[in-house]
Amino acid sequence: MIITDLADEVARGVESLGGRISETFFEPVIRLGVTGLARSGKTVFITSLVANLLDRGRMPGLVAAQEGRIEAAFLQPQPDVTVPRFEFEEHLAALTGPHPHWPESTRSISELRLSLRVRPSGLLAGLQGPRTVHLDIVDYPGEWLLDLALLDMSYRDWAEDALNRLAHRPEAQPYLDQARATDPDAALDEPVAQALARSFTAYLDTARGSGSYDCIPPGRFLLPGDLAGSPVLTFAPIPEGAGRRGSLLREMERRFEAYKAKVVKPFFHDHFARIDRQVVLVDALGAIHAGPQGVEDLRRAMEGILGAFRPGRNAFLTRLWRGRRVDRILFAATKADHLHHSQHARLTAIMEALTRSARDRAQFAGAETAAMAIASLRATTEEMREHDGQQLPCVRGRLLEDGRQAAFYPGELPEDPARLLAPARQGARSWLGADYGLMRFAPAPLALHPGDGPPHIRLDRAAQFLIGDRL
Ligand SMILES: Nc1nc2c(ncn2[C@@H]2O[C@H](COP(=O)(O)OP(=O)(O)OP(=O)(O)O)[C@@H](O)[C@H]2O)c(=O)[nH]1
Ligand SMILES: [Mg+2]
Repeated sequence: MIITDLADEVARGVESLGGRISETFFEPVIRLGVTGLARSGKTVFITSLVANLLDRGRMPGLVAAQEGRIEAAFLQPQPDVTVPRFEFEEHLAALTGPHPHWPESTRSISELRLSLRVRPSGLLAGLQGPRTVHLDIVDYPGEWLLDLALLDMSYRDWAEDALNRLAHRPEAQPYLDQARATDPDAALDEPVAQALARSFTAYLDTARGSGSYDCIPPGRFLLPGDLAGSPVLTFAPIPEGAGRRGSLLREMERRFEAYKAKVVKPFFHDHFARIDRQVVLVDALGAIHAGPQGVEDLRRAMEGILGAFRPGRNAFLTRLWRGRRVDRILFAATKADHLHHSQHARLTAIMEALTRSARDRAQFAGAETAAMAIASLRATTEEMREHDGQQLPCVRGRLLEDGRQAAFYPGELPEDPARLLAPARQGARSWLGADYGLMRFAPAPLALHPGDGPPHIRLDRAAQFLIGDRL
């Protein structure tokens, strides 16, 4: 066992070293990870970022574009031949076609290579010709990062924690009843194990679908791909027992350990450890709308995600990073076009406070982090509307459900983020004296000028933070 592990590690080390050497000697590669919980806006972000890097008319905040040093941008075949390609053309057609609509939910890993031909700046400008920088963008679910916590847990720790968290969720009642009625010491009966796993997975799916921000691992249960139905995904939390040989509990333990070894670790080895820069997309407005519990769950998820970027956190991570690390992480609140610009600074302040608190709790000392409020694809326009003799800053757009045009005032975010974060931490049930609405808008039909990408908010600044220094 140990010998195969070692041999594996060595082979992998040599391979990745080989990859890195050829890349550093010839053309620099930036591997940009894009993650976030389900529906946080990953697909729209990548599509709009790539479209706006291909046509840079709306990217003044990206210094190399502003200085006119990006001579060309083009898509190329990606280096990893076994990872699905990010379906850029389909997603762009959905967003910018004659009947614009949001792209389908993806939730799997995918990759795209965009290459930029860039003239050097400063002293080197006259001496060197343009060079090619490859940007490899990797889209993967944030839930997979949260699985890292499982590596430090035994099955019994995890099951206890999961059952406790489920106890606070009314929708989890059917699963809890089933788990409590199960005898952990009974001999393993495969249909029983499968029924438990099915019911547990159904709860996780409903929780995601109903916009809960409480992510109970394992993350791969939400996106089984070709592992669906296999034993590594056929376990569920059940109560404590003696754990005798051949019992249901013992088998659950075995599958949990297999999940860590065969699903979690390979993802970290093969994908995560190769990332240079990371953006974490956060649906902060959705969480605020969901209430204090939503904000607290979101903060916990951010803490878990940040923890994955802390190399010293455990032996596995230390070995994985081997002296390398991600040096910049951006936490971006997406969908800021739901707010009038007069409120953007407040949304940014809330993101900064959430990031700071997640940093402190994750005892994070490492990469440079930043927080921003962005919209990858702006679906609204702004207007002032009079209501009860007061001027309200609104946004206007086409409603997703019926296509009507409507103006919308989402409520006033507090100037001091603590007004949201404190009640969230203290377990308040609702926001006192405040109400934050949320409305879903469809993407607006666009008439793009040549050279312009799709409209956005601060996507150029996000790009500058993530890759600007390397161009
Ligand atoms: N108004 C607005 N809505 C957005 C924006 N980006 C994303 N959305 C909304 O958020 C939804 C999810 O966006 P996706 O990009 O598909 O999110 P994802 O993280 O890829 O989702 P999964 O693939 O399901 O994990 C979209 O269907 C839109 O309704 C934006 O910039 N503005
Ligand atoms: Mg997606």
